[in-house]
This record gives sequence, C-alpha cells and structure tokens, in this order.
Amino acid sequence: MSADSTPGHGPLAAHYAAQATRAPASMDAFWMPFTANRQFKASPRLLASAEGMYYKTVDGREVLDGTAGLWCCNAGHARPRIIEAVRQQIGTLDFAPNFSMSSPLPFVLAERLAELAPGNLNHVFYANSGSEAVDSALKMAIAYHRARGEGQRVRLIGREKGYHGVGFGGISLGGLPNNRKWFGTGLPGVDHMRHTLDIGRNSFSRGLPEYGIELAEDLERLVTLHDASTIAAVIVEPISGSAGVVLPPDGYLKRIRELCTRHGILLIFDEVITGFGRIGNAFAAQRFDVLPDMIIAAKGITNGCVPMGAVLASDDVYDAFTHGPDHAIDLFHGYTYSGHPLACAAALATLDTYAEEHLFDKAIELGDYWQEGIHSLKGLPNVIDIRNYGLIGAIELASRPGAPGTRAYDAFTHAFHEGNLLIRVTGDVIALSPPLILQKQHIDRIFQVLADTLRATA
Ligand code: PXG
Repeated sequence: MSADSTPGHGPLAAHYAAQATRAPASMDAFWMPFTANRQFKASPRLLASAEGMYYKTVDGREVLDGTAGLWCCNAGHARPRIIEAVRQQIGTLDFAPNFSMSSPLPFVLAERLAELAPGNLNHVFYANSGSEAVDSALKMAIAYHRARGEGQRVRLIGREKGYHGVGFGGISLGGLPNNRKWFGTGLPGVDHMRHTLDIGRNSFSRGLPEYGIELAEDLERLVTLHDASTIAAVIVEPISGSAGVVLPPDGYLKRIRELCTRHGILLIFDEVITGFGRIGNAFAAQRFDVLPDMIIAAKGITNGCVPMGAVLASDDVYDAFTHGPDHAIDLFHGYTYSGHPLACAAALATLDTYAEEHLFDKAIELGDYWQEGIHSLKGLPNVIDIRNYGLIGAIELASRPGAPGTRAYDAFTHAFHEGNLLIRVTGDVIALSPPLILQKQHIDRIFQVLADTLRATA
C-alpha cells in the first residue's frame, strides 16, 4: 500500500484534516444544541483535536478535559484500540441492516455487555443515543405488561430534576422545567416523585448524603394515588447528572427497589452517566447493590466516539415477549442504526480498553483523593454546596440576584480561557466528570484552576 492510500495519510486525509482543525468560514448554519447560539458565535470555543486527558483548541491551546467530553470519553481521548477497531470496521462493513438481517458484531457486543451487567440483565437492545434508549425502555415497559395480560399498566413515574434526554418520553419523565415547558404537555399518564436534593440538611456531604431516605416513600404516595395496577415503570438516574449532580441518600435506591417489587412495577435505571466506571464498577447498580429490571446505557459505551445507546433488559422482561409463534415479531420497535457495525466495533474496543487498564476501579482508587480535592474549595466565594461520588463532582454557587446561571457561566469561560480547563455548568452548578485515566496531578490541577477561577470571578 502506498503512503497515499494508507488510511489517515495522503492528500484526501490532509484535506479533511485541515477542514476539521481550523475555524470555519461561517458559523451561521449550524443550529447548536442547548447553546446560546448568538453568544457562542460571537465568541466561539472550538476544539480541533484530543489525546489522553487533553483537548487542543483550533488556536493551539491545550485544555485539560474535566468533563470527559460530555460525560462520555471515560477512557480519555484518541485511544489506540478504539481508533484501530473503527478504522478497520469502516473499511470492511460500513453498514448492515438489523431488521431480519444482521452481522456478527452486535451479537458479540451484546454478550460482552450482558457479562458486564448485574444479575439477569442478559438482553441488549441497541439505540443510538441515551434519548433513544430511554424511549425504547419506556415502550418496552408498557409492552411488557401488555404481553403479560396487564395492559392497564401504562402509567410511568419519573422524578423531579430527572434528566432522561430530549425525546418526548424523556422530557415527559424528566423533571427539568426548562426542558419541558417549551414543548407542550408531554406524554399523558406520567407522574413524578420528589427529588432528593436537600442542601439544608446535607450541604457539603462527602459521598452519599445522610438524610433523605424517607423521600423514597414518595413512590408509595403515587402508588396510593394512581393504584399500583395502573403503573408500568419507575425510571430514575441512580445519580442525576444534568440537574447538577443530585445524589441518592444512603439506602434510598434500595427502598425504591423494594417498593417497585412489592407493587409489580418495573424499575429502570438510567445509567447514561453512571455507567462504565463513572462511580466504580461497570454500573451504579453494582456499586449500590440494587438490581433494576432494565439499565439504560449510552455515552461511555463507545467512549463517546460513535453514537450508541442500549437497553439492558432482564430475562423476565425479555421472556415476556417470547410467547408468540416463532414467526411473530417480538417487539415492534427499532432504529435503522440499531447495532450499527461501526458503533459495535467502537464499543468492543472500548470495553477492551476499560478492562485492560482496569478503568472501572479508578473511581474507587482515586475517590478519596478526588473528594479531598473538591472539598478543599469549601469557603471560596459563593460556594454554597459541594457534592461528590466516585469521579463525579459538583460545586454549587449562590446565584446572582435576578441573573441565575451567570455566575457559573462566567466560571466556565474563565476556566476555559484563563485556566485551560474544560468544566461543565448547569444553572449555577459546576459539574465535573473527568476521564477515568486521570492521575493525581490532574486532580490537583483541576482544583487549583477552579480555586483561582472562583476567586477571579467572585
Ligand atoms: N439520560 C441521562 C441520565 C443523561 O445524562 C441522556 C439520557 C440522553 O442522552 P443523549 O445521548 O440522547 O444526549 C443523558 C444525556 C450535561 C449533559 O452536561 C448531560 C447529558 C447530555 C448533554 C449534557 O449534564 N446527558
């Protein structure tokens, strides 16, 4: 093979590489998601490349990644196995249908995921994002009951401050007001439990908050109101990320599990953020020792490099769909790209990388150091709470009167431009979720830059 025809080299590769690493001529046409478009385009932040713990901007600055992209690049960036697997796959089988056809990799990957998953979660349904996986799980829950002769169980229970992506299912079950109020009334037959954020009683907790297990009884209130026989499923994030990191009080998730079991309600854990080592173990279900009926995964499943989401379903859920004749379709649901070969290749190499480098242990190994680091920010200007678990952290700032969100946003831009550190903000909460390959020196740097930032932007 000549140099020019080797993937990654030659004039064509150079042409595309140049396009991807310099500022674009115009920014008008891209309608950016969850972004103040005019503000951003007036003062853009553009990333050109990434390796390990660092991004590089189009103007050549190295920026420490404190967020694993958007909670997804858990193994860090430009990982050799993943690059090779995707490169090899794109040149071999670029696409294969999965409706009454398939290719080998979705099966190989499903076995691997089932091995990683807790208990009897042995069946994998593929989507292309967290949002699609959420919709898939909610539909499965309703169809599961119908398949078992309980077609009246159609009600779905979410939680205030929950985030389950942006499909109509996700925003209906989610509990973030801005994500809901613009978009109509949402799905019918949905209700919400109370959230578990209680800064009054739990401020500056280290790890799981002590107070609030009784909030699980809010599910009992909804069961009484609606009657258990109408409820299909409860969906919760074991730890809410997008709401600004809301942790479950000690014992809360176990209690939710007990109540669901007692009332014949399926429990769905949305582990889009907590999966793949973020808090130690493959899934939060294992770390918290609570077995849901379904786990929703995305993000870290491919280290963020090819879109993929998945629902891991229990034997019981899957088996309910298998009672028809052999020629009958089990589930009238699926996406063109369910089990896309490129995503499967990326996911398999990602799981190999996680295993080879023992990355699911990191959140436990580094958890105490991370906790000490983040709590060292207590006492800095405007810091009203600090929350942490595994390799997740949140610093909540007092909002400026009449201008919520601006204080954290200023910290975000300051950290990026002055401190060469990428953080994530939601409201007035700074959220941190670094790649699991980070070392103590990176932790020191993150909290040093944040301390400087909080002083400078006070
Ligand atoms: N569930 C959960 C728990 C999530 O965190 C989704 C579903 C939706 O996934 P997709 O792939 O459809 O975006 C998410 C996504 C942030 C942030 O900074 C979080 C997400 C997405 C973007 C930003 O908090 N989570």
